[in-house]
Amino acid sequence: MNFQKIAIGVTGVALFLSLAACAGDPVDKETPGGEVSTEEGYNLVPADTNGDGLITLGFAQVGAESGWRTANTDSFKSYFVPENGYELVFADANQDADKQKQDVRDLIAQGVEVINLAPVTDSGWVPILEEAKAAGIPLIVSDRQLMVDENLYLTYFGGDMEGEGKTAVKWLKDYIDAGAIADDINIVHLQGTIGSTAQKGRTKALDDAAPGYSWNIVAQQTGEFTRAKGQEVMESIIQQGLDFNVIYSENDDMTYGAIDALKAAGIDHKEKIIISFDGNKSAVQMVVDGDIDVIAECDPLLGPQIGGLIQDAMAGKKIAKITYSVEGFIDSTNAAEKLLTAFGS
Ligand code: GYE
Repeated sequence: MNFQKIAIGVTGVALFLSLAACAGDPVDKETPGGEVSTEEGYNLVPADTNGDGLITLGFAQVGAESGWRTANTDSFKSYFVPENGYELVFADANQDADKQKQDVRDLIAQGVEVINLAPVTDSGWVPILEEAKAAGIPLIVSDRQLMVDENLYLTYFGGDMEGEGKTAVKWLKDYIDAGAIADDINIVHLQGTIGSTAQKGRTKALDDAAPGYSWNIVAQQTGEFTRAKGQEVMESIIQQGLDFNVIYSENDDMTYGAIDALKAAGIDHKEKIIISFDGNKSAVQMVVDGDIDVIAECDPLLGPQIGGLIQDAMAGKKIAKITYSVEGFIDSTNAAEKLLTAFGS
């Protein structure tokens, strides 16, 4: 994703110095837990600052809106346990971006030793990240990215959302080119939570590609990543009598909801090209059964992978500023095999 770097609250020379120093630089291992440098790149590393033998990780989670989210939460809850050297403090924002900012402030006030933030939306974070940094608490961004300067967080680990969108778009282009659809392409686009990078990246890929291929987007509306909203939006599209042959749904849960609505209206969903995102086990089964045509994968099992990054940082190893999950797509050619390792239920 090509986010422009922005630095807010830093003036003239300091801004110049921070941008100059932090371009892709590794973590400075010299100052574990507590010390802050405003002129150089980010130099906080997780440490057992209270000496209780465990690293306390505060997890500011988005909510519980989807199967992906449940799998993501489970992954953290099962990895960040005392047997692995951690204590987990879990904060559920219930998809509320304002509440989540307060959640992070509470984690800072509690003095957790590292924060893992999965941001609901990507704006308004600079002051809070500055507060975490000033408190000497290393902050990891996972799952969804932030449009902030690199010297405000330790590392990002998660999906390349625009990359996933491009995967889905390319699949559709190839499918059309292979002669699978001869008609005009009329797309219903169900978007995720507006302002989340998961929505912005997946939407951008489609918005960028559609005009060049003369694809029509006949509806574009948020279903907030939930099954119920996905169903509601599709019901209203059906009521409006819109003509469409493709559904581009930014997660599996909205896809389930959209299919529920089509079935209830007596419309054969198998006649639509259905494009989804994530790769929950039941969605992969639906690809096997021909209910969904393709899923652009997104990996929720981030707990152990972030644990690995923390261990590396604590051992003084260089860790990348941004690490994207390995993701592909699931269609009829590989769904049976993918089903064996699919996450969730
Ligand atoms: O695709 C969706 C969830 O941020 C990648 O959030 C995540 C998205 C995921 O609600 O199912």
